[in-house]
Amino acid sequence: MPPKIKNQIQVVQGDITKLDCDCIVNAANRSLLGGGGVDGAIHRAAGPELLAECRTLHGCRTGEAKITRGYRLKVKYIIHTVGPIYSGTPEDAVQLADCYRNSLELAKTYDIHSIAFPAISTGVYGYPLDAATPIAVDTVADWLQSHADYDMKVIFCCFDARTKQAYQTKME
Ligand code: AR6
Repeated sequence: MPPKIKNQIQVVQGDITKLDCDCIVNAANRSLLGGGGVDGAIHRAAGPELLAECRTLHGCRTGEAKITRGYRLKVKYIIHTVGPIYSGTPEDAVQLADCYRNSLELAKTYDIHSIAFPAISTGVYGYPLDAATPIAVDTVADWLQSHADYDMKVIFCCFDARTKQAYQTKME
């Protein structure tokens, strides 16, 4: 990875709802009406106004992304994307990469310059961490490389030590 791209990416461990950046990404489901995991944590922290706005979005297809305001969070925006439910088919990787790419693309249209991602699909949706991590990092690095004129900082927010270790290993 070129040093310039590496400098634009940060790996942290913690709760994504506590971050102070322009935008956080939610690993949602197709209904966009809340759930467990990071989705539940984001809805709890953002407050009921978030669910009210999500109801107006009429769901989201797997691999696509939609945006809302951040409400009670420090962030201005939340991008909701739907990762694949791991099935072991090649389609999984395509859809997981789409989540990262479409989120970054949408962020750029909203003039977002710092964005934090959770490890999409690696919880309830069962995507093996060792397979998902290179897709996350490579897709983000490729996007940053092909948008070199746009100032974007990406944070991979890892909830646990094992996830952080996987990202750090991939970054090295
Ligand atoms: N901050 C950062 N990461 C978190 C947090 C948090 N507060 N909480 C959990 N994680 P998951 P998925 C991590 O299951 O696999 C929901 O019910 C978690 O440890 O949240 O994409 C949705 O509504 C894991 O590393 O998302 C969907 O139905 C990562 O976030 C379904 O789960 C993703 O785990 C989506 O499943």
